[in-house]
Formats: sequence, C-alpha cells, structure tokens
Amino acid sequence: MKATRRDDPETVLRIAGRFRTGGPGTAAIELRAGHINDSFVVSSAAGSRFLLQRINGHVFPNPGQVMANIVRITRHLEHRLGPASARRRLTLVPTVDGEMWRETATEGGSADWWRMYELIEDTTTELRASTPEQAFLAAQAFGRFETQLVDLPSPPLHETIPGFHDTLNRFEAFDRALAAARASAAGNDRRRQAIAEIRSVAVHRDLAARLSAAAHDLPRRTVHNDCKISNILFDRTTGEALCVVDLDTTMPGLAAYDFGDMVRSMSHRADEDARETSGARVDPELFTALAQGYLDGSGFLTAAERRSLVDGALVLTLEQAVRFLTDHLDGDVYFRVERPGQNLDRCRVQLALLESLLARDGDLRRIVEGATT
Ligand code: GN1
Ligand code: MG
Repeated sequence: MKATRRDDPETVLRIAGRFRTGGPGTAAIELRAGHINDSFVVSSAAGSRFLLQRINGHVFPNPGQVMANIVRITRHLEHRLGPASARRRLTLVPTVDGEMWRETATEGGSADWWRMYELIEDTTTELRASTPEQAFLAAQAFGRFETQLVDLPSPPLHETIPGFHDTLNRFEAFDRALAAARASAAGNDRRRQAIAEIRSVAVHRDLAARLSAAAHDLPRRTVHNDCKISNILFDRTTGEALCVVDLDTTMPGLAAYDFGDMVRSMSHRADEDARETSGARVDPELFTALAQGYLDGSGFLTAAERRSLVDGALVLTLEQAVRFLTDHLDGDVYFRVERPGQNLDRCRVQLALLESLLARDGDLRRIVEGATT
C-alpha cells in the first residue's frame, strides 16, 4: 500500500468531501497561519473556496465544546446581523450528514476533529498594525464583536481551555517547566539559553495577580480572548475590518483580556517572533488608536472596566511572555515553531514590550482616560 502523509492533499480532499461543498474538491492547500490548529484552503469544482481546519486536540481537551460554542456564536451573529452580512461573520459548512463537524480516526487510534467554514473572498490579513488607522479599525471590530455577543442567550459559553487567562496558573506551569528542564540535559540547554528571560519574568511576577485582585469589580463578559490583528479579515479593496475570526477561545472573560491582547500584539512595530526587539516598544499613536477604536466599538464598559484596561495590557503581555518561555523550556510542544529558539524570541519581544509599557504606565492611563467614546 502506498504510504500517505497524514496531510497529503488527497487525504485532505477526502475529508473535505464529507462536507457540503456543492461538488468535489479540486485542490487543498495548507495555510500556515496560527500557532495551534491546522488549516487548509479547499477549492471546489463549482469555484467556491472553503477553510477546512483540524482542531488541535492537545490544546483543546474538549473539541465538542469548542464546536458547540462556535455553532452558538455563528448562529447568534447571523441572527443579529441579518442575511446580507455574510462577509462580516463566519459561516460553518455542515457535513453531508448535517453535522457541524466531523471526527476521523487517526492511525494511532485517537480522533481528529474537523470543521469547515465558507472562505470570505477578497480579504487580507496582517501580522501587525501598520498604521494607527488600521489599529483603530481592528480594535473597533473586536469591540463590536463583544457588543454583538452581549445578548447571547444563556447559558454562558463553555470554557474551552480552563484557566486560559489565569496568569497565576500560567506562572505555576512555568515553575513546573523550569523544574522539569533542570532534570534533563536537553532541558538544561534550553534553560541556559533563557537565563535572562527566566530572571525577567520572576522580577515581574507580582503583576500576575493584578487583574484577579480587581476581578470582583469587573463583569465577566463574552470576550474573544485572542485579539491579535491576524484574527481580523480586512476588505482587500476598502481596507475595512470586515470579520473577526478564530472563535476557539471566545468564552466568558474580562474586557481587559481582549484590550490587553490588542496592546500586546498591535501597539508596537515588532513581529511576534522578531529576532531583535528594538521595534517592541509601545507607540503612543498606535496605543491611542487602539483605545479609541476599542471604546468606540464596545461602548458598554463600566468605569471599573475602563480603569482595568492598562492593567490588562501589562498582565496579558507578561502572561504571553511566560507562555512562550514555558513552551521553550518544554521543548516547543504547544506553539508551532519553524526554527529552534523561536519561542524564546517570541518571549523576548513580549518582555521588551512589557518594559516599555511599564515605563509609560502613567501616559497610557491618561490616554485611556482621555479617549472619547
Ligand atoms: C495562539 O493559534 P493562534 O495563533 O490563533 C494562542 C493564543 C496566543 C497566540 C499568540 C489556544 O493563537 O492564546 O495569544 O497564539 N491560542 C491558544 O500569537 O493557545
Ligand atoms: Mg487563536
């Protein structure tokens, strides 16, 4: 029998054929986007294109809950935005059996979980905000997305990754990774490469409790939880921020998580995995655009939530530094890497940004206070 790679186009097309694509698939091309799931663009003979994704079962312990959430979110957005809004929201493609996802068995005996979306054509994605205008549009789109979910009928969405933004817990996972790294030669090599970063996260550890300490004052809302610019589709012609994508971690959380993620990913000019960190400094113009865009799009924040936004930026940037560092120590098992040391580079970018956020803490708070809604 011919040996097939797990993801050769034939295999992917066979899986795509189990979804209602209106005709056989003619091509499947892997899209190297995101650090977690595997994505393929599938073209059909009828000329439509689709996004087929395999959910990472190591990261999402319960893919059924992920999909149950996404079914609820996409239906709610369709209902709220109306039938003419197809480019402004994700649309799941059902399987030929009328299910919203499909499970396949792997050679190792475990299961793969697949889902398909209609591809929204004539859009572009960005890896970082190139202008304040773009940062404003992205932040406004994430704010609007939260607004659209304010009246999502109960019950609350499933917590697809428990404790996702529990920063104290993230530090505990880091402690475990550090202890485990000390116990092996390869682990010790990785630890030695990261001595400065290990020190730096220890220095800032007190910040980890900042949001949880204020949480009694902060309403839990349905938030996106991964507000980076690459999760927005921009219209290729008009540049409009059309659609928020990546709904896997949309679940109950704090507005400060989302704003914090926007700042950590869009308030500076460094790529997430830049090898040198000079661009990882907060740019007040980008930051102002983010605050204005988010406040404009969300429009529902309480005074306490508004006061928590800069703390969100500090905590989320630190948390992401700790997550990348933990994965470096673990041997790159969580975030996809293309080269050795990439997670350590990612961690360095976050730490450099954190230093600059801390240095301008007072300015940033004044910007948020002064931002008009
Ligand atoms: C991961 O898969 P992707 O690239 O959308 C991660 C986020 C991180 C982000 C950093 C489930 O998102 O939490 O902030 O990378 N998602 C998960 O770029 O861990
Ligand atoms: Mg994501």
